[in-house]
Amino acid sequence: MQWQSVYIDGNWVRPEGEQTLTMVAPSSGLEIGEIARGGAPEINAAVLAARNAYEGAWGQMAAVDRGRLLSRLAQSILDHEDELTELEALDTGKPLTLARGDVRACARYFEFYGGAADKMHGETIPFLQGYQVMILREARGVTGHIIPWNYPAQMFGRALGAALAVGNAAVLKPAEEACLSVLRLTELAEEVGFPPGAINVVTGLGEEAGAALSKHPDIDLLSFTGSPEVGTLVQKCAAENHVPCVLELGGKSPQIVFADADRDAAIKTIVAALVQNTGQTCSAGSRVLIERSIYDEFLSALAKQFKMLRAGSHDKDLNCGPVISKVQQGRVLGFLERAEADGIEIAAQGQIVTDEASHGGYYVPPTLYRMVPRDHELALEEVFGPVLAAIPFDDEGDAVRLANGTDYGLIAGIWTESGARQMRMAKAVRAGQIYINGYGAGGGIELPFGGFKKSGHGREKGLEALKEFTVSKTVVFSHG
Ligand code: TXE
Repeated sequence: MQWQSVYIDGNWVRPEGEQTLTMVAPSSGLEIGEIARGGAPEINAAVLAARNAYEGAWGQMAAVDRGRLLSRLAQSILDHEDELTELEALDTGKPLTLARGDVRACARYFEFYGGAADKMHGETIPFLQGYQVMILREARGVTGHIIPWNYPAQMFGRALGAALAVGNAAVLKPAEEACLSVLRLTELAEEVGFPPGAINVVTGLGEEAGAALSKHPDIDLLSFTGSPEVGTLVQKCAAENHVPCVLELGGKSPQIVFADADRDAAIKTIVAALVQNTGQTCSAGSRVLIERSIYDEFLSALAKQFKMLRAGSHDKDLNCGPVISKVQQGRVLGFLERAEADGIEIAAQGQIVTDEASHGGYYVPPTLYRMVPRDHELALEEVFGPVLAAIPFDDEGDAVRLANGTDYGLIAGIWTESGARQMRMAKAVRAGQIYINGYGAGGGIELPFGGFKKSGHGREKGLEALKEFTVSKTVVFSHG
């Protein structure tokens, strides 16, 4: 697969120097193609194209017509579902069923935001006698989006759906580890007729194309999803230019199980919410906090499920695929090695199932740890792999302290049949999404999503995202 061009101002162009990056399939470790290595010159051209589009044809387009374009793209994605699914699975290593779900979710983003494009209303405010006040909601202008490799197709929909619906022109920098579906989706967007410059996509390295986008002075809003370290860097660069940022930086989300919980339902969901995408999900429920009175019993039932997990090539469609890269495999295995050295006991481990074709893939075993000390890195740090830390708690107050006791606050699952406790916990736990007797793993295009603390700030998804991607303007009429 050869994608040696970036997409700027409605044209596919080779970057200066015509450099490329090699793409590797995580399931096999084999090369599958090349992408363009864009950098500062391409980002500069893309931002200029977006600015011109925003001030030109795209900015002048009626909301209803923008919405129609988004809806047309949604349909085109569904028409190409099989092809996009295979591309996404090959490029990211994720099992085919999950990749298909991601492609459908991408279409759903454009469907949702297509319908919302002409429903972003302003307000009026009662003011002094002789005045009429209107609050207009206007597009920010040019939005920059830096997205990660764990859900490329979904992130394309999440970022561009909301930004374009309200009339921004966008520059997107996908992750160098996985972006083939993004490039194909860009072609589909071109085919359905987005005007030149409304969407610009520049592939390349984070420290080149990504850094150039973060530092660009002519961006009106930057949205970044990735690691806290790079998120901090991006925000510092943006601050130099007074550019606001939406940051989504991962989590260490708890599943909190009280003694009165429906245990079968909890176990099924807890396992699924951890291993989805091989644990490489910002909202993965990577800590299970269990009331001490049921700890042993619950953990042994959980361990039984865990032992049945299988990791293998994307086309085997098992519970887990490989992780994205050798680097990421090293990071996750590093957590396992340090846990062993620290004497943390494994409660259960799934199996890696490989054949000759997948020998070079980046697999890690799904692993459940028992009695993880509260101050251990497994209890505090994002592993971004299929690794679950089980920790007991004494009572409701202790559960809240433990749930809130990390630097993160993205989502939380609360398992109890007591209505009053459900409400108390929902209020006490500091996370952007709280699930009672369930766990969405960030799902639900309609639901606002974003974090507290190190998980980031700002909200994407749902109608809330439209607020992030617009700005209010107060107009005061004096009519005497
Ligand atoms: O992230 P990076 P990595 C977490 C997860 C994972 C860790 C590292 O814990 O183990 O981060 O993953 C671009 N200026 N998450 O190293 O580097 C990069 O090209 C501007 C959580 O892959 O943050 C890519 O497009 N941009 C997460 C994006 O940033 C830069 C998803 C993310 O890459 C840049 C992914 C720079 N200097 C990882 N350097 C989530 N919240 O879902 C890199 N990038």
